Amino acid sequence: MNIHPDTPAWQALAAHYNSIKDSTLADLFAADPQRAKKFSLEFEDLLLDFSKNRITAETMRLLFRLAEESSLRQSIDAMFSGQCINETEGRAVLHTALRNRSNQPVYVNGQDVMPAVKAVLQRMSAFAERVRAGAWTGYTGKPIRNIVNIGIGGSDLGPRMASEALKPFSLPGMRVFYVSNIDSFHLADTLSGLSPEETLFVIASKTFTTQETMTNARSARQWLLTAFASKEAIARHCVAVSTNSEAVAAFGIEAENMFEFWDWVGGRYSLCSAIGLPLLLQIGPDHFLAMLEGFHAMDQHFRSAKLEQNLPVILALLGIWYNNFFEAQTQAILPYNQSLQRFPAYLQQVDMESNGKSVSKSGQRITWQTGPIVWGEPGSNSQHSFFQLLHQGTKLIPADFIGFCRSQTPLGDHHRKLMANFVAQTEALAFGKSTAAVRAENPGISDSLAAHKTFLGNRPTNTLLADELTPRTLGMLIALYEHKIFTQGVLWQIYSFDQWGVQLGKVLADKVLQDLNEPLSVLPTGHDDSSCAIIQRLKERS
Ligand code: G6Q
Repeated sequence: MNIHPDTPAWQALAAHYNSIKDSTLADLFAADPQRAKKFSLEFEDLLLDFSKNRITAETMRLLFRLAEESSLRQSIDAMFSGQCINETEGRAVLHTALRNRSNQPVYVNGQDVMPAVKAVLQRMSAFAERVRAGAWTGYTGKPIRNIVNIGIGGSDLGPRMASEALKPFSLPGMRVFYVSNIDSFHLADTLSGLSPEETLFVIASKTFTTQETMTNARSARQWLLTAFASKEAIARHCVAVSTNSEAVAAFGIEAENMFEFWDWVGGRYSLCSAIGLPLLLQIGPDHFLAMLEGFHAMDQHFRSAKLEQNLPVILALLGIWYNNFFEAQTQAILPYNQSLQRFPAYLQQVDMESNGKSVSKSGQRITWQTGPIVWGEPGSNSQHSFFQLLHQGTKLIPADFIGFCRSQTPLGDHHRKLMANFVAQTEALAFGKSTAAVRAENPGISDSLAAHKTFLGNRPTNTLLADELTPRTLGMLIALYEHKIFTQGVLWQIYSFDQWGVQLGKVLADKVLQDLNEPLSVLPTGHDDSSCAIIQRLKERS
């Protein structure tokens, strides 16, 4: 166990853990025919079945007590009401205002932010309508057919994931691409098949200073200048999404072509801000608004549902149960849906950048475990790769299975087969296959081979099942995980909305770049021996 040392709720859970840690899911299900019902909740069409977890009613009671004792309710209110909860950066955290579909004001420093939020959304929608209708044309008068978003991290992963997830809702003929990596291959490969006349760049950067994005943006601008030999073309083919209007203007993008957001929107929580522009261009305002409605519905649920019926809270508590008591190191995210292929990568950032912290809010180095390693791939592909370790490896890996009753693209019996696998895997993980069952199937089998063919089971999973992957469902699903992560941060007593851990590498990269720019005869200094040698080798061989 790796738990907070002091508080009564953590201590009570520790004692409880010792009493039930050896219970198996098979025993727990055998003891209670109502178990699935007892440990399932529904929100709209979204079912969360968490019965295949190594918990009892007492476990949940104690976990809820932990949430109460951690003043979770007050923390939720503090976030939604615009208090400065991102203390190390001195900012409010209000991604929920971006999708506030009620008429309630949201105040930051005494000022209602909703008029500005609505105005930007209005501008984005109007712009998207023009581009989609062919009324906004490129420099030579041709309609725009390709959107290339240039951004990285929070200015890439969210819209990129959602663009993939909502492909069936796209305007036919409108293609959306995402360039993030400073590796020139990414830009070159993306642009190689595109006609500049039909291409619009969305340069997405909260700060408008990020090295990767600005380098890619300058190369994209050069690509346009080469094609059109006119600076005026830039205005027809580049728009910006940023909080930094001065840097946008300095880049040469007109104020009217900039879509603004605010410092109270964290990068990894920014999909509902102007950062969602490429998605809006792809799926149109109606579908984008439907996604915001889904976010808002889950926000309201998180804010108002009792802890015992609160889906994000329950996911968070179960994660803590495995992370801090069973000492699980990772959390697998397994969407049984090809269009959610980027969802694990997206959640990886939201979770690991938010809760990958080791200093408490009071500034002390902490002694308990915080955020898990988040990873995953779509099923059923993943069954043919890493599932072996999930089933028979030595590690305990809690996994979320995410699936849908209906396909976005029905075709024969594909979906039924996909979902058969979805159910079969959680069943196999939970209940395994005993040596006795192996022997019954294989009379005369050796002890050794029977051991290899035995599945111990008892591997925990959550099942999240919605009717269909729509913009609304996607919004609900993302908000579910955002609030799960927030809840965990509160219980671990860490700040979830800063990311100081990414600074050091950025600063050092600037120094290394200076060294790489020096002539060969100037040997690098000021680094360790290994780094100096690698820098010099790069200079010699590039
Ligand atoms: C997210 C992080 C980070 C950020 C990128 C891009 O929460 O802060 O991933 O989104 O570094 O930053 P810019 O949008 O400022 O270019």
